[in-house]
Amino acid sequence: MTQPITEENLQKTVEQVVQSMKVTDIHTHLYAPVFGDILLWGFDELVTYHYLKAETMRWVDISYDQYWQMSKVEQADLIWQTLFVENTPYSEACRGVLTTLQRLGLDVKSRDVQTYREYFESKKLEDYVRQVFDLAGLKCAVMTNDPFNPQERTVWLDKIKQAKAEVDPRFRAALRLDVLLCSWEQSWDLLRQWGFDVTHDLNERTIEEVQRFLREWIRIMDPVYMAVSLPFDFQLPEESARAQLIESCILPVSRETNVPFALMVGVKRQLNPGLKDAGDGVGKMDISSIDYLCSQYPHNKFLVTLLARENQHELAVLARKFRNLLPFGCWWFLNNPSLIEEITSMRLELLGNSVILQHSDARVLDQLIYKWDHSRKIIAQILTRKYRDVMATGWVLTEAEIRRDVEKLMGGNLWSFLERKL
Ligand code: HDL
Ligand code: ZN
Repeated sequence: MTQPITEENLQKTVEQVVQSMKVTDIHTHLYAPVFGDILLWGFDELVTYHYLKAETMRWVDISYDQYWQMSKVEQADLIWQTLFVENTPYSEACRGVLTTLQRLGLDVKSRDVQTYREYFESKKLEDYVRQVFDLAGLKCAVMTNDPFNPQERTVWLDKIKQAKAEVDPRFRAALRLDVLLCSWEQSWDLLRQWGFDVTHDLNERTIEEVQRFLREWIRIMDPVYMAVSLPFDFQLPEESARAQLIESCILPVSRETNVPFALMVGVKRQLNPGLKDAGDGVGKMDISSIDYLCSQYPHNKFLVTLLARENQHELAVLARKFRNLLPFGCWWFLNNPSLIEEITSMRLELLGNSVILQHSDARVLDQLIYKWDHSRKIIAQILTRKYRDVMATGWVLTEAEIRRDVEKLMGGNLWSFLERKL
């Protein structure tokens, strides 16, 4: 581990370290098995991933309603026929399905969907979660947990809060607050129904009670962070319920509990409603809102990922200015090899080790396998280039130092960020 790295063993060493590093996947839509069938897995869920729905609807002439009236198996058969048989599956989401099948040991060249389905049907979920985490090299997956989702809420309140079921330690919670922050017209009444003394008017009592709601769910979930996905036109400061809820409720509780606030900004909601969960688009956001938060709240911790490619450079520059800003991942429409390469190179050049390079955003358990396989290969290539540049100056590097760097970049920086005293 301490022998110096040479030009001859550099690439192999970096590849081995990146491939074997157990990662903290800071953002996923996965759930621990205790949450039941909202944890998606298996062949038909893989193939009906909303990315693939969108790509399929570019080819077929059926209406959206006709698609949505199909069964999951019929939808998967249509997607497979359209994207995998009538076209070569080299889009990132298509290739991902094949990488997953390949890594699971299935015969990709057979294109035998029935065999694939039988393989997954033979799996017991508990064993399969272990198998996928091993193949993907995951230490921990951070979920997306919405207290306003009735099915999920029941599990937290009935099963977990009464300690009837521990949340699997491989899955950590993230308290997701889109409904609270972006649908206050509805969410205030739900809070009222749940016993919080709030009104639509964000008066002092309501602010106090929303803070109590946040503390209550932080106690129940023990979240790694509080998160919200925000539209591209998100602005702060702003005269709005959303702005007031963020500044008067989220940020004080975030600082008090040391639970960072994660902002995921840049969505154009439901550009095409017919596509449902595949209907969102992307827009460039005004990064001065992130600048405002980091500068006005220096003792708060912000995790930020932005959806527009055009925002990536300014996010990295902003992170150079504010140590309370930790950028993470190549989110959603950025999670493609060409953009991961561009963004990762830029981040290493501007931020060195002080960034979280990637998250999977996996919605289907099996996707962890391909999302991390694809990203690790790109990250290893870029890191090799960066280490080679450093070694060209005469700098002597050890494998232990490479391992130290990669651990930070692949999620370790999240845990040290939580420990920071800002
Ligand atoms: O808001 C989010 O967390 C996004 O990741 C959306 O869930 C999006 O639909 C998605 O799955 N992106 O990968
Ligand atoms: Zn997501």
